[in-house]
Amino acid sequence: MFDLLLRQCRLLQSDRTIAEVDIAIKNQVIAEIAPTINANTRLELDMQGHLISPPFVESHIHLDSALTAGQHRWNQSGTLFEGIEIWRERKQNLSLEDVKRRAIATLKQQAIQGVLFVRSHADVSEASLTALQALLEVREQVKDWMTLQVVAFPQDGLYGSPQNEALMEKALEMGADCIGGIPHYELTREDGVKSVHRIFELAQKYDRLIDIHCDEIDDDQSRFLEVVAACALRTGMGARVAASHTTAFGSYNNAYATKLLGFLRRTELNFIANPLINITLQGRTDTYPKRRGVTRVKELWQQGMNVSFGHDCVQDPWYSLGTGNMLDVAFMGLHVCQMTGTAEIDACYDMVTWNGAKTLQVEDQYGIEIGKPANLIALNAQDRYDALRCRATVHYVISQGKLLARTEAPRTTWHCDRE
Ligand code: 17E
Ligand code: FE2
Repeated sequence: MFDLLLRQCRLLQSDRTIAEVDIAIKNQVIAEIAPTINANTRLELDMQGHLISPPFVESHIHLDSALTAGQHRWNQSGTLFEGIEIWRERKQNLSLEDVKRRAIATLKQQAIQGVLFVRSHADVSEASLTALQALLEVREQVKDWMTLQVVAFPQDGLYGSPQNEALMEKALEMGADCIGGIPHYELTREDGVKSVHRIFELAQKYDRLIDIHCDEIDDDQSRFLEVVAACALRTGMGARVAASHTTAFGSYNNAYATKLLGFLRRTELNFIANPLINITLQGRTDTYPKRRGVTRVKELWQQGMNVSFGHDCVQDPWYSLGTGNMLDVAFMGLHVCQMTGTAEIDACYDMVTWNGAKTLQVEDQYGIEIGKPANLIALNAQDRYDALRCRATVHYVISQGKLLARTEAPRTTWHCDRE
């Protein structure tokens, strides 16, 4: 007796081929996949040939600031730095309830659209650590339907204020999953280098993952990615480390970038680009030609590096738009990074699914295979290309074997007599 039987699935398998199958779920796990399954089941759903995919992975978002756009003022310049100033004011009146309410509302919005794995940054350069405490409580509260990782992120710099380093260590003791950083925003280049070394030390001491906001600036002299790469090589931790944003990489001269790519290939580092926000935040000091301010996604991908796309923000001081939809993110990434070849389009889909799972190190729980937790989504699409082109509706979200959300397709009727 199965708990749930999904009929008529167009299954996007782990090898990226498509199979027309039924999928049976029992005890929250994928129990059987076969062309036709005949068995008793508690609930049967007809997937009507929709594309069945592993869920979306949001590898980079700030849930602590989500849904605060316009509080107390709008980011009129659109720069990273005005965003940081506004957040510095807003974070003076955080409460656990305030952060938890906005984080859970955002997570629900994401889950409805097929996101079941999220990595969120929590600002820990704020003395009460309210944002971190709130997101740790949310991580526990949503764990039956959403896997949430929390990064202890020192928005104002690990050495920006005398207490920030101790706050970081406290955050790790409280249970943050990852340690973050922001070397390009430390007071000096030397502090930036020192911060990266300290992050690796702390990650080893507390056995945590690393996710550093790295070189999120158009300055072609911002070169902390090479420091991250060197630390990754020397510690052997590369696969457990993510370099987020790395937008300056898009501004480096090709001679330096080529050398750096060679080093990076030896590291197993993960890269996270955030195309919706990077295309709006960066390039603000340029006149024309105006840079895209996005990292070298295509080149990293061509070199076999793991690259994922994140949303970064949903309605906050840095980005006032956003709904949490990962197909919007991949669609923008495809355009900005000119990923228009057939394999490149498919890769953009992978950057919001499998590649994100690799970055979050949740691959053992990820993918639609017998014995794995039953996390999957049904998209109104034929394949990855179609899903991206149409930014397909996610009709069903199945989380840990249970139906979590269902969305009907919008219905249009045609009212003109002529063809
Ligand atoms: N903080 C930061 O340093 N960079 C960002 N992109 C966001 C917050 C959203
Ligand atoms: Fe970010």
